[in-house]
Amino acid sequence: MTSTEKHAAARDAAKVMNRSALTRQVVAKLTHGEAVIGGIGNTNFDLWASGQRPQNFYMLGSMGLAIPIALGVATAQPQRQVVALEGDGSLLMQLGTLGTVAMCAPRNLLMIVWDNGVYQITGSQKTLTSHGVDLVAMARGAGLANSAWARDEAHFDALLEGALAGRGPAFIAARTDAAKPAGTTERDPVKIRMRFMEGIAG
Ligand SMILES: Cc1ncc(C[n+]2csc(CCOP(=O)(O)OP(=O)(O)O)c2C)c(N)n1
Repeated sequence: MTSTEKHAAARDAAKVMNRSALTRQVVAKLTHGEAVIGGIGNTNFDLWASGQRPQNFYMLGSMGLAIPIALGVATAQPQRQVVALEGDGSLLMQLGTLGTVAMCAPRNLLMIVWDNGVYQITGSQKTLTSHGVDLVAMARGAGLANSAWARDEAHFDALLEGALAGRGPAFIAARTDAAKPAGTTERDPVKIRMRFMEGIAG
């Protein structure tokens, strides 16, 4: 089996899970004021619905910015663990960010991508991952060796623990289903920004 085939097999073998449940699994692991940046789309909505924290930032409006924002926070505050949550469509729009993270190599950054294969929030048009693009293979190709598909919820948990223990930069991809998000983010960008700035101050 070639390494390309191995990656494709890992993605195909990964269980299709529920984004809201996995988001709650991430939040349940946070105990040290970790910053969480939720990308646009249902990623954001599920982060909001998982319980608002002052260290959460909810990106509204532009796709692909969860990882760049998280990289900035991780660089400015190397003592704080930072988690970026992003949808597959959004990550595909900002792929260069993977190479930038690999170059900067922040140990305190965890990137999680929810791969549902569609731009769900705008009507479930198919993304390239529905046509064979493997985001873990892309992350590895960008230089992020610590990248993996979550095989199931237990494996996702184990990957989270390793990454939150400071063995970043880490990239976790999870295949997710077509379920609707568990809530809707309040659309008040000024309030979101102010709360986050206060939440990560000092
Ligand atoms: C630059 C840009 N292009 C298009 C849009 C419209 N748009 C908003 S969310 C979205 C889909 C997001 O897809 P994905 O990241 O896969 O998340 P999902 O909706 O599946 O949770 C699109 C196309 C936008 N906001 N910004």
